[in-house]
Amino acid sequence: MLQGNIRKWVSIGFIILSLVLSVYPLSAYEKNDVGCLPIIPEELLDQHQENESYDQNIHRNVMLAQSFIPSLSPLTKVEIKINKPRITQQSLFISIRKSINGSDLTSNTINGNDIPFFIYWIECDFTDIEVTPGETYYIIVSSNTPSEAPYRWRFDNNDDTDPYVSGKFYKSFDKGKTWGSIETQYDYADAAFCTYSYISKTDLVCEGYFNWTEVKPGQDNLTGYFTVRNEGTPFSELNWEIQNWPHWGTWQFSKKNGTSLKPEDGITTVEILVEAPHSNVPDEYLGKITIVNKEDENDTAEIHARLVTPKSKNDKKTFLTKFEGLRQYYITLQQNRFSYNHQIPNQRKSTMLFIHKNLNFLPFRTIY
Ligand SMILES: [Ca+2]
Ligand SMILES: [Ca+2]
Ligand SMILES: [Ca+2]
Repeated sequence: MLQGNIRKWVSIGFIILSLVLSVYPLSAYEKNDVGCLPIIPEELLDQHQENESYDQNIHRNVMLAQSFIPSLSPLTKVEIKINKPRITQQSLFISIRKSINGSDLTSNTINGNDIPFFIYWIECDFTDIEVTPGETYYIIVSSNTPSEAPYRWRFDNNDDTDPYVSGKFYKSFDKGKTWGSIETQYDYADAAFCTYSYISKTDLVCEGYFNWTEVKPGQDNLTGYFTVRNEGTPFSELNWEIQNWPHWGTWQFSKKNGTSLKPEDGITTVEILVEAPHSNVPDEYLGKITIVNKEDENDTAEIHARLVTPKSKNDKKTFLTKFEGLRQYYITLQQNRFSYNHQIPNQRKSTMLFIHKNLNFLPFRTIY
């Protein structure tokens, strides 16, 4: 009786487990497979000035800024070295601008409770932005903290050498309306800061397939398209070109190359127009279009094409002609056998050569 009950509960358990698995199939876990996630490139330190012997206050009446020239794009985050000498819960607001009076390209707010007392590097990881290497940008830092409990941006001051030659330290007393440079021609000053980026990578991806059937020889209105996109890192710029295409038929492309295609641009479409081969012999033509990433010869894509010219009335005529040839061949063969039996070998040999020349499509076996 007890064993019967155990068996019953084990059966019910299996049924419940089966139902659960049918609702939540094991494949659902594949979504969490690390291999499916996009590859995030390793962050690299780009611009930096890490020396610091002095403080500049930041509070509700004073904003600070440091200009810099990135060598890489995108800009992923910055770090600034901050001294917090007194208790403040007020946040620190950090943004990036192209112009010191312009709008913020990206920004982040650091909660006052997350900023430790005294001197520390504060990380500001904002939404990555595209920047133009070689052009000037600004790190803008502000806070609503009262002047009695300021934050202080650490900086380096030197009258001989410029701590950071590609930028300057600025201050504003009117909430950013006007700015004055702390660094002067003979009194260099630069805040302690670091900017980060990564090495951009392009990835060519093309999609499409052509399959034209029932095509007449020389048919000149076969159309289709394929797509090109860049699945590389954000803001990366792909330069691509069509390297080769099938040797049969005549191919025209709406474009044969493209430049600066970013992942953010989505797909670009290449339209094609093909004129079929003119041969009357029914055939299946196979081939492919090869597209290459111009900066990475190992990054290529292929679009496969198939074209079929079926049997036509002309083919039937050709077939009948060949059939007639075959019939003649067997008649001649019979005559040869007759000649051989009557010992006229020279005539047989010359007739056989004649057949061989005119019926080269036949499986031929010379008889001596
Ligand atoms: Ca970021
Ligand atoms: Ca400087
Ligand atoms: Ca690729």
